[in-house]
Amino acid sequence: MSFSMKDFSLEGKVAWVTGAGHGIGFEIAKALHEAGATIVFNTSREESMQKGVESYQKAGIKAHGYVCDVTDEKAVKKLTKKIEEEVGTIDILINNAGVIKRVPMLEMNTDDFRQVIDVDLNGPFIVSKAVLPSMIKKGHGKIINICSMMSELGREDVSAYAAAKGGLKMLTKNICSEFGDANIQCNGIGPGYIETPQTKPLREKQDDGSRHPFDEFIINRTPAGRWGKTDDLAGPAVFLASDASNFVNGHILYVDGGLLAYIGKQP
Ligand code: NAP
Ligand code: GCO
Repeated sequence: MSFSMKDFSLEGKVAWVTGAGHGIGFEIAKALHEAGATIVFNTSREESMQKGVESYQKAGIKAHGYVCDVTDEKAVKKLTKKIEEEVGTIDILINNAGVIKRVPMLEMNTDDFRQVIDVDLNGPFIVSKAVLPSMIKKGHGKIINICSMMSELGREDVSAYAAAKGGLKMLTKNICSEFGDANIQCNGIGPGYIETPQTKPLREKQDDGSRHPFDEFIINRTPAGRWGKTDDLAGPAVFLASDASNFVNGHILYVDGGLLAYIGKQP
């Protein structure tokens, strides 16, 4: 069948975006809604869920918000069943919920390391595992894992985060390998440095009003010469969630203003 713009439509699909009360997840959810999908999201805290629902309402979107910690397998299974009853089975899952701890490795305690791995790697495993049976039954499904520059690169104080996001890249390829023949596509989006609360500490102005050295570093390291905005991720997410990408599987789409292609500004 020849290509049609309808291939990008998500009309009639149910999309679950984890951790989407604000930030990258919220923007991706808004884009999926714009393309026609019904939006389901969860956060780990009641307060962020309520705030999220209000933000969607302000944007004219009726999103189904739930409180559920993605590391709690029992709770995730229970919520999946509830969503299936209240909204419908999931066509599109975006594993977006994530945390970061910026601590030099020798100062990082093992519990904190484990917690980052738990949310950023075990979480996507748990939620994917919960939605896959219905996707297999329906004969189609899209899973998009939100990876990172740290799926490819290391840096001084993000050992747990890099380990988790590197693992998430490989979980993506493995889900593709295991379920490709069930017409399920699992891809990743690797955002570059994006302006969200997660990266706020890296952009805070110095006492003398000058830019944070890390802010300068990122601008110089990114060919686009700027931080990413959350809406830079909208088009790539719709593409990977839609039928337009049905033969794209196990791929990580880096949306980074060219950062990974660049050695950095010449001295
Ligand atoms: P953010 O502003 O910190 O938002 C993270 C969201 O995840 C929050 O809504 C939070 O909700 C939720 N969350 C955290 N732990 C959870 C858990 N255990 N169960 C359920 N929800 C949980 O982050 P962001 O910057 O938008 O990033 C979103 C994703 O993109 C993350 O995976 C992050 O690693 C990744 N990423 C970010 C950047 C960037 O530059 N910002 C770049 C690359 C990748 P609660 O407050 O309720 O916990
Ligand atoms: C950091 C950053 C990141 C980004 C992102 C890059 O401290 O280096 O927070 O790791 O948020 O994941 O893609």
